[in-house]
Amino acid sequence: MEIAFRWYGDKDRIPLKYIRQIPKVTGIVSALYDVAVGEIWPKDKIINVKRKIEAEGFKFSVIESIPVHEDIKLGNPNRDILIDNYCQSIRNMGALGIQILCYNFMPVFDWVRTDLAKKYPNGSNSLSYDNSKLKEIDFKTISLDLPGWATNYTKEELQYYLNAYSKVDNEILWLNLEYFLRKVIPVAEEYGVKMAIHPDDPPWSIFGLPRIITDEVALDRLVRIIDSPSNGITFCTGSFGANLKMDLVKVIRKFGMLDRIPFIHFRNVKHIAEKQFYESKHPTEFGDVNMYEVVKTLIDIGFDGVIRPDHGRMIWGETGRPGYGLYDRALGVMYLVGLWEGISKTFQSN
Ligand code: DNO
Repeated sequence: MEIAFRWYGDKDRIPLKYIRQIPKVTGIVSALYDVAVGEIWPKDKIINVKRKIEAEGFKFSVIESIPVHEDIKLGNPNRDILIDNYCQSIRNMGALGIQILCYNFMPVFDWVRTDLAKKYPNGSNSLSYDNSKLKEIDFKTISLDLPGWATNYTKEELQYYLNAYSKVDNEILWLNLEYFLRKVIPVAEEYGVKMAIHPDDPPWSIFGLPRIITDEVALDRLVRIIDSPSNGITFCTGSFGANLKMDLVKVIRKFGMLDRIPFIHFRNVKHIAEKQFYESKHPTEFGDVNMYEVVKTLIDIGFDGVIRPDHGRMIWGETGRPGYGLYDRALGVMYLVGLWEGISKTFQSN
């Protein structure tokens, strides 16, 4: 297992030299943030980021993400050109030895929360979600600068895509994903890259848009499309943890043993009601995800991929990119390290 930390490049308020001070973190998860969606990621730009990461003693372990253009998800006629570009980006990263690519296939929006700073009595805050609040969001007036949202779209473009998806149901979206994977996975295989799809977050339809990577049945279907370790999953315990019907530990064991989980996002969530949750402190007792069992299972199946703490709370007065402060994510790393040492030593001595 390799522990990694997400770094948003030079504009990240948390420099690599701070990340260096967190024990056991050896990998960096990053991306290019100045390439338009759909364009090829140039090799020299990737090299540039890789050099900075390596100069601080880290490995550039994962690219998260190369965004998939909406026209690919919609199955529009120009998708072949865009998929060719995507393939070239995979070649470029693979040739540089970056072996894991996290991506998602969520229409229009990436992850969505309805409150970016839910406050707690102890002075901390974190991201939270309440499905009933979605209807209060008006796309004509909303600011489009929420993290993970389609910040690159103008309001007109956003409306265009929202309308375009009225003709795309879950089944069509699956077929479009299949089309994409049949073209990119052979390239990923050739260049030693493992593609790892991120689950939809939250794992259900929002704003009437189709969403498909939501549960175990979906993952079964995904891995069957192409039987290859390059066609894998980013197992996000927080995203799947929002689906109370999913037995996370069972599913991790199943797909981990199939060698389909190259990358893990480690995070806990706590439900208030159905489709209403907040991102809790990492340890098991504070949320609905059994983090202890997750780690125990990973050790048991000999997980040798990359794991990163996912969103943390904002604590000790820290401000910044919601979910991506330094302090609580560092606490998440230490919790993971503690579980790992405790569980693996206990297993070894029995
Ligand atoms: C949120 C992240 C997601 C993830 C993408 C992967 O914090 O987990 O934005 O990076 O869905 O494509």
